[in-house]
Amino acid sequence: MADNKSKKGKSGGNGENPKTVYIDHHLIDNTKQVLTTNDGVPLYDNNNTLRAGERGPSLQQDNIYFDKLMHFDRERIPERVVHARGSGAHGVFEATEDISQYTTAAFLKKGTVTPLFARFSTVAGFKGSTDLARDVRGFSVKFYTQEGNYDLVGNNIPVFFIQDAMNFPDVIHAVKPEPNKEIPQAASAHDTFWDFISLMPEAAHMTMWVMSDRAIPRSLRMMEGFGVHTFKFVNIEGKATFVKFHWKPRLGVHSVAWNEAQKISGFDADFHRRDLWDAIENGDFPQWDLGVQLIPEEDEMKYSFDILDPTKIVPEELVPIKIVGTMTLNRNPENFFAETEQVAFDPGRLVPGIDVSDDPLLQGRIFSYMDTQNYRLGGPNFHELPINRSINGKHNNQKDGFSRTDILKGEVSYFPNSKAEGCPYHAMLKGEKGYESHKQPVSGTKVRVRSDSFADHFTQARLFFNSQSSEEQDHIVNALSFELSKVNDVNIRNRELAILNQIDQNLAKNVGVNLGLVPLGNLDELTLKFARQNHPNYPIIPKKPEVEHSPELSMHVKAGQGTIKTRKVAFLVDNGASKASIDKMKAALVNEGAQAILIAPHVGKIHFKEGAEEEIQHSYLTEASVCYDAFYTPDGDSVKTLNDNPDYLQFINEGYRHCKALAFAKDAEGLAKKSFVEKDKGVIFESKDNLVQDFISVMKGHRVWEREKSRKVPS
Ligand code: HDD
Repeated sequence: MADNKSKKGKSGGNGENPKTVYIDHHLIDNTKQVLTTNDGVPLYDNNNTLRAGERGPSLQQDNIYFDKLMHFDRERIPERVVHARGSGAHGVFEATEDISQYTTAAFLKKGTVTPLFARFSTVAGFKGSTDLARDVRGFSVKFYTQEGNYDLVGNNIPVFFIQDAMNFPDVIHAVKPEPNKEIPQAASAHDTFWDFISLMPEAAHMTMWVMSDRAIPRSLRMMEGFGVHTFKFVNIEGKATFVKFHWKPRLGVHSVAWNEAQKISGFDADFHRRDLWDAIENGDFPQWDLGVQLIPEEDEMKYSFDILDPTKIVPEELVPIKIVGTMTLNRNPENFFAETEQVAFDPGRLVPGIDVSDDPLLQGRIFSYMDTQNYRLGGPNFHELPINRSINGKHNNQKDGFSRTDILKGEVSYFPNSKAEGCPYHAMLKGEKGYESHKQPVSGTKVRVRSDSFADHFTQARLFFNSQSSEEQDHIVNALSFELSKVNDVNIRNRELAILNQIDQNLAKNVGVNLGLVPLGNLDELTLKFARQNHPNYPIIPKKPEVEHSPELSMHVKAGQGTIKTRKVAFLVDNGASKASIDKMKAALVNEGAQAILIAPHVGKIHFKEGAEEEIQHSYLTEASVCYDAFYTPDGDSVKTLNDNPDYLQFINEGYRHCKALAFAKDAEGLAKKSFVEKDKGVIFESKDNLVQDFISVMKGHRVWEREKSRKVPS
């Protein structure tokens, strides 16, 4: 493990981070301290209960034992009902653009540096489930601004399954393990999920994203984040502008293959958590640029889709993204429970200059988060926990409740008052600015209905599918085939195929082949029946979309844009490997920011051809090919033993199958022949190619997807 660089609480060169300074004040350091009870009484013996005689029964007066066990028995709190599995880190946001004409938000003022805490999560799995489930990833950021906390609680997918919060418990019940048998864990590939989805055509767009490789990220550091809903910026004149938020990772957007995801879940269920932690410990601080799409209020009804509908994106080609700042994660939590588990997000936590729109999903979320934190964190004082507390203090007349820690001075806890000179005072009474809701005219009849402007469910699902590369489209077909094959009820399979047929006939046909079914031409009667509850005239003829192909929706690396920063390259070695051959490659990779990790048949020392030796931390016993990005086999006598090493062959066969770059120094080229590896542009031979440069350039492209077509490796 690298030394703990992140603990210094670096703030990107902008001075001390007030949030981490505050957190540090709450740290308990046990170094050189005597063990005490919870009341600070030093203990002479913490091994033995008090008992009557050496072999006698324990005594009820053993308050020291009770103190210890009473606390232990209460260690668990309810896990989050969704997004239970997550990983978090501290960081800072630096605003880089002047957008004061749109918003008064102080943390977005150019040059402002704001501390923050980010948490990434899967949705469906329990707290201890695998990181590599096919799932949406939560992308939550709590900004500790000078005007109070602002929470941007988004996902790595820009749309949602449902349009109205009333259906949220239903979609979650459908995806979670089935209630009778509590199977499957962290997986959507089961009857209840697809039963629900196939009855909800509004889920079609999000389904395409979740079946794409976006749902199996290579790293939390390599995924986009989206605010999903349309929000509002409000400027000094009180004028609103609709805004959509985007996080763009500096390392690019990358995923693993489904076959890898399944194997990583076995080899390292903490793969993403470990990756985030290690990157921060190594000083490779992950960064995202924050982008905004701005839509004037007057343009609310301008588009072929409704900007209040959370199942729709605003294509970047229609409204470009403006980058307004950068987030850097630079410090790991000191304590998982105190920080990552107890952090309480809420999309209703807004700061002056930002407001919600009337998106019915967003409106519904505003109740649910506050409610869940009250339950999960045991009462209304959760904002006093160090991780949740704002950096500018809180002053109001709320008091008491479970676990209150603030000690309010004086006799006054009401407003208006004269006894405390009217304090804490309302900002307006002193002519100061505070949070003001956007003055939006509202009128309407009280109804429970869905607007027909929300009724086009397939145009953007088609836009997403059509904007994918052919390999990405294949992956969607494979994912849908996998998931629907795991569904037992053939009616559900048919119903979903009918939905896919509305998106793209070839997509439906290809999935149908894998299911032994021919897609229905029209939506299933039951699907129509439910859709007509919301839209009596369903299906409604959609408007012509402004954008029919959006290259930004594909994850494929654009020419000249890739980076190999922080990528893990496995150097496959044994005794007798050439240190010169290792060092040459290692220097070039490290220069590009990648990591070179030596893997040998055993941990401990290996001896190089040149005589030197090195301590190896990783062996074929502990490591798996799926956890690495690329492979290099150096020169040396090691080639002879690796030739007969099935674990080595498994490494390169799997790497080849997963379309990764494999480089072989001259002596090692013969090893490729022993395996299923066939020469292509991603298999680099020192004798035929420019070993180092070609290896780096293939890695920059992430994968050699063309290789996937000829699937010869059985691994
Ligand atoms: Fe939610 C957690 C994101 C719809 C109710 N949600 C939660 C988290 C994320 C999201 C990232 C984890 C926060 C953390 O790290 O602690 N949720 C979304 C997005 C949605 C969405 C992007 C749609 C665009 N959620 C949604 C709806 C409801 C909820 C419609 C209820 C009406 N979500 C919750 C919750 C959770 C939650 C039950 C569980 C734990 C928590 O809030 O703190 O309140």
